[in-house]
Amino acid sequence: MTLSEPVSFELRGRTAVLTIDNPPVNGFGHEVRLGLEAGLGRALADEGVDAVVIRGAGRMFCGGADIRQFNTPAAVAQPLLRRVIETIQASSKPVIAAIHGSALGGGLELAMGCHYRVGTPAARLALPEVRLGLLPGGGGTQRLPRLIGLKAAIAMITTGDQVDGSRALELGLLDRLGDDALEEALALAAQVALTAEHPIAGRLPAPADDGGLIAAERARMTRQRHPSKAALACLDCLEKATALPLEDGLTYERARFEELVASPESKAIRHLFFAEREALKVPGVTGVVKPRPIERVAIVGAGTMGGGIAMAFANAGIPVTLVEREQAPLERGLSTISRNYRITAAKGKLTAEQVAQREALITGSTVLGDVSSADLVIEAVFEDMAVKKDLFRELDRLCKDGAVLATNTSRLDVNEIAAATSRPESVIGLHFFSPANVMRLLEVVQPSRVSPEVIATAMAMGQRIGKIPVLVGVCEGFVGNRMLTAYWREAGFLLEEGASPAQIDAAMQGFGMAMGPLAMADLAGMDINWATRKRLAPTRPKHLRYSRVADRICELGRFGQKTGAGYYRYEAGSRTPLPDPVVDDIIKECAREAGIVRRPMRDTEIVDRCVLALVNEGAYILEDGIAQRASDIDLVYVNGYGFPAFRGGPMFHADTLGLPAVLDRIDGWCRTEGEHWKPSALLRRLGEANGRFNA
Ligand code: T1G
Repeated sequence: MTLSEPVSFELRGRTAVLTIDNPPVNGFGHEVRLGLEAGLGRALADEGVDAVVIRGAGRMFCGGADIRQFNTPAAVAQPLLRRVIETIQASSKPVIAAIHGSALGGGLELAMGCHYRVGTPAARLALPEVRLGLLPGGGGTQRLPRLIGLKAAIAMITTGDQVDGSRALELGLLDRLGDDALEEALALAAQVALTAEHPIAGRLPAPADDGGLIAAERARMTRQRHPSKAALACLDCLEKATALPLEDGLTYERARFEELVASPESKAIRHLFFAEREALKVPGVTGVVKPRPIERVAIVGAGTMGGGIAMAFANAGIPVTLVEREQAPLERGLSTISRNYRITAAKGKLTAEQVAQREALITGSTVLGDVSSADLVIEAVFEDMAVKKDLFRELDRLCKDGAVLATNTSRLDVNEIAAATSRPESVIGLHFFSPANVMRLLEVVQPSRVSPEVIATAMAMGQRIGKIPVLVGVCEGFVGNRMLTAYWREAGFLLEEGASPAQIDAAMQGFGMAMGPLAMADLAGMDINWATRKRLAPTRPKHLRYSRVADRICELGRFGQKTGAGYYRYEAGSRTPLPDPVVDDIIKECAREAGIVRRPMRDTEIVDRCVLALVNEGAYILEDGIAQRASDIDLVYVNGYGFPAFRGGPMFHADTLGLPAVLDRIDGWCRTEGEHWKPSALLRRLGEANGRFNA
């Protein structure tokens, strides 16, 4: 019997089974809440029913509240989860949650409101709200510590980490395990059906914070540069759980949840949640063409990038052949990989056995012909077009039919590389970000002749190795590095006009960037972009303002950390950037040559100009069709360049500022600072229409 679209009712003997069937993740939306309330009402009124089981259809119990309904009337339409749980707890008949797959957020809160919980050993239970800039708003901060203790509850709620069914049983979050959650629940129902009393989590004693756990965790969090508002709010709610009666704690929790769900930070983080899933959708490819199977991978080049990429595949359980021309660099590459794994193991993130398994998947070779059996070959050699084209000609000759040939170039023309082969339809760009075994971003660069099948293969492979694959077009710098050029250009102008490297970096870190632009240049190495600027110099429009600060620094052989000096100087063995009078003199000299009278600069001007330089270039990228959508650009900047997730990425941030105001600022700078601020036509159109990049 259907109670509401997504909830059905059936009788198994004297047990009523309520099934949530709300694809794709049994999201706990308003319709589900209505259906559960109706089903509970029917079961509790039916004399033929002694117990109730709640379960999810398909692959999981419940993926939590329906995030898409937040900030809409459906999210606050009764019955709220709190009322559904009150109905359960008022019942004399036992209500049992049968958990398989995921029970997350509101889904786990519903289960904690039931009298009993059974699950499969592989079930995944979590309160991941903090990862959306939220907190468990359905009683999780009040019931979880009562069920599993304060220490474990603090860890689960402030990290959003999952526990499997077996661990949940140990913690006291599950009452029973069974390979078939429904059968286990029905068996338990038969056992407890006629018991007079049933356990209610909310009536368990309030957890005591004898050890000052919350204060210690709060102190740890507030020492961070940008503490998570949501995580701190979680701690406040947990603190109330130790001090208030349940009902007061629930009311406090709901109030704090309402604050967060309306906050710009949570809206930004939720935007990124959906953006990650949207990025996988390539019209005409996703769900249309079948990816080629990738079972064996070869990587040519065992340097920093090649080694990191090899680890990314080994971490996903995919065998890798790592090829270098000479034995010495190959051994250096392999020993770097071993050292990285040992460091990870020393942090307790990998067992010795896992390290051994992963290292065993990486085979070194100095014979280029060993790429011949690979389904995917990725080149990560010196960033020079001639070198790459020569290599691709050889790969074309050596690789088996159907192999995908990928370049890890960070900005070179992938069309030109593809044209060096007889199989351009199988050549694609896979731009990993260093360290490639850690950074989640993967720019999948689409040359003009690549086949949809190879695009599908690259996107699926990116997901399989735990990356966020974003499809980008071929242009100078693709998406991320093209915007970085505009960002660094603005930083150079700000230096000439009066700011110091340290002031610019501090201002941008205050905005939320993981690292300031100039310290980042020193980390990445200034020589690569210097080579790019020299390559592009003949075609650079002469009427556009150009800062020579970076060139002058490079002309002194100062390429950043790798040479002990760049925008900053570095003590031997240290990575701490130290202001350097040599650079200050270069900046003053460039300003003088440019006829600029330097002046004190406000941090707000630094931030506005650097961020809006990213935004305007992002708008040009959308206009040029180099990115499929604005949210893809947001993903690139948050996951590859340290843009703060709590601002949602540059394009979402611009939407939050309001595009009319953004257009107005940029128009103004175009008049006062120069043509390089010319607003893109897309920004002008959206700004004048009060539109949004992320519609
Ligand atoms: N609400 C709405 N849509 C959701 C959703 C959700 N909770 N979770 C996933 N989707 C969509 C997703 O956008 C995608 O859509 C499709 O489902 C498949 O998702 C009151 C307030 C459950 C582990 O944070 O972690 O409860 O692209 O590709 O890899 O205290 O989705 O197909 O159109 O990720 O199998 C708390 C978030 C909410 C869980 C499944 N819950 N979701 O992973 O599929 S807040 C979460 C996930 C809350 C309460 C609070 C994963 C998953 P489309 P997918 P998957």
